[in-house]
Amino acid sequence: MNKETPMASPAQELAALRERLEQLSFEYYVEDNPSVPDAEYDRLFARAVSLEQAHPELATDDSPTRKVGAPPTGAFASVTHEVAMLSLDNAFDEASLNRFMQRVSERSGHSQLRWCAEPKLDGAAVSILYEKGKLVRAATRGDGYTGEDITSNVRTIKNVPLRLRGDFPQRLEVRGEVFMPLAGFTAYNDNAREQGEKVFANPRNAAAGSLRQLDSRITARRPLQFYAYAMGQVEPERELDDDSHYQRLMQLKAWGLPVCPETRHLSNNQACHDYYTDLMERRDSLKYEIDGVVFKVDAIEVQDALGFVARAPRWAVAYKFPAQEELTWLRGVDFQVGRTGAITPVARLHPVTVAGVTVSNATLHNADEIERLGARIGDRVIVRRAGDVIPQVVGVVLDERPAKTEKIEFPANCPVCDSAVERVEGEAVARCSGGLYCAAQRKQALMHYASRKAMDIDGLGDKLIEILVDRDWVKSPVDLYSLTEHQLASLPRMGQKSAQNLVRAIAKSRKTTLAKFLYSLGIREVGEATAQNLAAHFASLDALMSASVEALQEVPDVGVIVAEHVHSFFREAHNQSVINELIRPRDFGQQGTDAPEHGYVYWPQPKQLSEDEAATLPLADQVFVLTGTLSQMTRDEAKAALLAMGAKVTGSVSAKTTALVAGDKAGSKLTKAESLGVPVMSEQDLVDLLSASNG
Ligand code: JCF
Repeated sequence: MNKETPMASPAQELAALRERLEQLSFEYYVEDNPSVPDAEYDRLFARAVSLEQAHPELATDDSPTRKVGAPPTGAFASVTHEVAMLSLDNAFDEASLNRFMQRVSERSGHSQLRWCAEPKLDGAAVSILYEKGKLVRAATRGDGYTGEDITSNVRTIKNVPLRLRGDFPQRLEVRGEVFMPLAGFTAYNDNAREQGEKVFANPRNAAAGSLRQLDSRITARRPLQFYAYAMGQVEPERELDDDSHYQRLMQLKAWGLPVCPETRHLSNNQACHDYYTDLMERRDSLKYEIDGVVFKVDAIEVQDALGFVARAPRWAVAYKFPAQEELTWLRGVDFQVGRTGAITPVARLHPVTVAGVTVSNATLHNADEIERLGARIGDRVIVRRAGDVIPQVVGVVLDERPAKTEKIEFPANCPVCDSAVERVEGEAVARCSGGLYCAAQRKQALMHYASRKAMDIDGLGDKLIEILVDRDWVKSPVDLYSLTEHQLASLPRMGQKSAQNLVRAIAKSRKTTLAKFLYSLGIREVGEATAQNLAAHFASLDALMSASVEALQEVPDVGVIVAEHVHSFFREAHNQSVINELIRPRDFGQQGTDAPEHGYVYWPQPKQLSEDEAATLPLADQVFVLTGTLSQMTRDEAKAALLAMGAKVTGSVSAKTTALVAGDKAGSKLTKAESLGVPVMSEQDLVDLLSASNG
């Protein structure tokens, strides 16, 4: 692709290829840190194989095409595999799968064969040995003959049994793949990126890297899983009285070993093609990353007759999917401003097809990530696209850096509004300090405000919001409510009819709920659920807006960080005036369809009892304070129960407090109640009171 010099002789090219392959395989197997995508390795490997075939005199015994990996580094004890742990031959297209099946049929003398099919998990191969049903040793594949002893690490994997169940053989070696499911991988990397720690380029590196930790407590914290795909040594052998690979996997399952649930027993070659197609379609929705499917001749007898070549069994093939990582060029970097001002560097790439999708933009996450990657504009970079996640730049191929590259300068000022970019000490993200002065933040705040789960303004899409903000017609949500049909109809691609529909949709959206209104304000860390909790807890916007950070933390799932975001949002003068303008009652005169006392935005107040009704409740006029940890209910449940009986529940103890309910580990409030002579109740007292009052 890049370093091939067409002038070189085959011998020179092969020598260069071998050196390159050795380097790449060291990076991959020993360092768990490959510098190029697998697809590139596969291409170079295939080129070496074809050169050796065309020029048999150039083939050597020590060519990288003859071995599986590189030797262990020596950090772990060595383990000799008594049955070699080989790798798999690859097929990259239908024709080569067909050739494989053809070859198998010819050699075995069976025109149609049964197959065992499974996804090819993208992780690290391990061998696990059970003696008398107990896990006694686990090892990496290493070079296929000698691996590393990673017993203490493998013991930490949640779905690896430490003891087998049922009627297991005396000695059983199980082989399979250790992998990191995508959800765990993403969560791990997000956290690592935030903490400024090393991130993994892909789940396979994450699995391999986690297994090679010298401290198994670290491994234990990594979300690893294992699926068995074969038996190694089994003693005594006669206990295996079946002759089907699939049945053997089911036997492993019966002994307690996890086997991939997508494993299938297929009755002919066509079924293999169908399996591949089906799994490729479902690839993005699987919980783990796979890079293809594996087909194995099902009959053990036929497997044994076919035997092995240097590197892999003749009876199995890995039919690969299109790669999820590819090489391309980094053309430039743009900086995008998010709704909360977060500035994200976006790589502009020379377009490249990754697993069937053209990718020309990818995230670089933040300044630390650019630093970690060491990326410069003009670099050869690795992009990765998996599932529905945004494509990312995961690596730079330093060996292929062009002579002229350019440093990526993180902007000191917002690219949209020129306000200073700020970065809080210890945080990975840099933010534009312009707030709603910044058009980028304003646009996204409005998009969020209009979105379905927020104010739900039908027909007010992203494009239109961009136009409205660019024309300065809309500076804050308040301006939406005075847009006229006439004005809107003058916009490009906007007819009279759609202008009318939009004005109606805006009018229709005005009646909402407190929870939705709170959510639509776009307060940092306040998602739908938090907005609902805040609304339920405070019932009125006034109460919420004047709540202290402490009082906010009384709300379920609101910790100090969220409480501080909410508190400071409402302290901000601009936010106060926008909210006030939105909810201030105004006279809508003739055009208004609502009663004149409504604001632009309004919501029905939760039903409140009249004073007379409230006075008849059993705990009317009583004031309770809750403190400490309750064991039979949460503080919120206790509070709700007290409120329902007419009591008031407040946050601090005073002379007016009827009683303090003190749970476990009660602190200063208990001391204060005692000093004021306020009665103190236990949790059980409260439970008794509640049931007595309920009659
Ligand atoms: O899922 C895998 N990565 C995988 C690797 C599955 C298999 O059935 C394998 C393998 C490597 C070698 N089988 C062999 C024999």
